[in-house]
Amino acid sequence: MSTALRGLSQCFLPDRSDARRRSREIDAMLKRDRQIPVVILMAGFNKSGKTTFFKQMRLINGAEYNQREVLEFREAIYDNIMKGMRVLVEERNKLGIPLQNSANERHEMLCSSHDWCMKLEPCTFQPYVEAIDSLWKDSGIQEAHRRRSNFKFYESVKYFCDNIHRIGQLNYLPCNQDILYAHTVGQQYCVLRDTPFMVAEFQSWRRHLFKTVSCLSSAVFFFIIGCSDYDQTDFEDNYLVGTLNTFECFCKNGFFRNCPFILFFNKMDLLAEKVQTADIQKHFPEFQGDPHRLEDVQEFLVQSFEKRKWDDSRQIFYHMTTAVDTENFQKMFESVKDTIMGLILKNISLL
Ligand SMILES: Nc1nc2c(ncn2[C@@H]2O[C@H](COP(=O)(O)OP(=O)(O)O)[C@@H](O)[C@H]2O)c(=O)[nH]1
Ligand SMILES: [Mg+2]
Repeated sequence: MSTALRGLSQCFLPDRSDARRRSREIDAMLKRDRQIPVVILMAGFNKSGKTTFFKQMRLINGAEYNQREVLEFREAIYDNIMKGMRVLVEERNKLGIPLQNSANERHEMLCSSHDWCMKLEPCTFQPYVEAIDSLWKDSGIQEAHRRRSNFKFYESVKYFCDNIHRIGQLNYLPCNQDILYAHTVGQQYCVLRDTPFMVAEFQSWRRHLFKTVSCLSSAVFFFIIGCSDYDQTDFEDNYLVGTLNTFECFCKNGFFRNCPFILFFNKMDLLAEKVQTADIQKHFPEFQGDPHRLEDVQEFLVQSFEKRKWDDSRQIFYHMTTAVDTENFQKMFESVKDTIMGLILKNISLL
């Protein structure tokens, strides 16, 4: 029996004879759930952190990435850096921000001339390292980066550019932290070891999942919100408005009526940084707190989602998270596991 479940079963068990009976029931449930796992469906807007959640769950369950996967991440990291720098160069030009150092013009040309069909490897990435380092230090590029909420941009580019000397080495292999920051596309799916959880990033293979889920005992919905992107305007709707609309659609959908929802207000590290200077009221005039107080902004976000849950009787659990911070994630996930197990036990006691 998993530690989380054992802990929970103890809380639920009043005396010894009852305890033995319930313990047998739980064992039976686990046996059944080994064949029919609890499905954690992860949904959310683009770049909210779903894949990062998935990677963390995999890593904290001891499933390290193998050599082939690490090399794929290295390629993705080179690609993230090149694409990120190309966007900053283009936006700097569009915004008419001058370069601080005119010698960087040739570095911009070099980055823009990159052949996007070419898969980068350490030796082919080498020629760009100095250019990226020099551009990243240029106040013109930094100013474009400061205005990034106006265009599509992945926040992890900053992390990679700050680490460009390490990443630019010929023997570079990404560490777990680099892997967490890498942006990759595609859905993920795995069964977590030592738990009855199957985790699935929920996108285009929805139909397949619907079929699977409908024959499973339990599904839990993780809805992930990229909080720091509340001012992002490169989508059709404002990012937060779009996220709220998507959330409401899921809540309204009869398919998920009995499915517990856990909301993750993610990217707390970036939100904490943002509130120091940005004013959320500019985008959401209904905000009434202190825009530079993190707790006020968090409360506003929670209330905005609560108002959209459609059914007042629906209980929504929520957590503030920083998915790239393993320690933070691990603690949070332990408590989430307990919540999930509690919900499952509750369902069983209703059977
Ligand atoms: N700083 C920071 N970056 C994050 C956090 N969560 C995700 N990211 C980064 O945001 C980018 C998009 O995340 P990803 O998991 O790919 O989003 P998805 O599109 O929802 O799957 C990646 O580069 C992640 O490393 C977070 O809590 N803090
Ligand atoms: Mg993803």
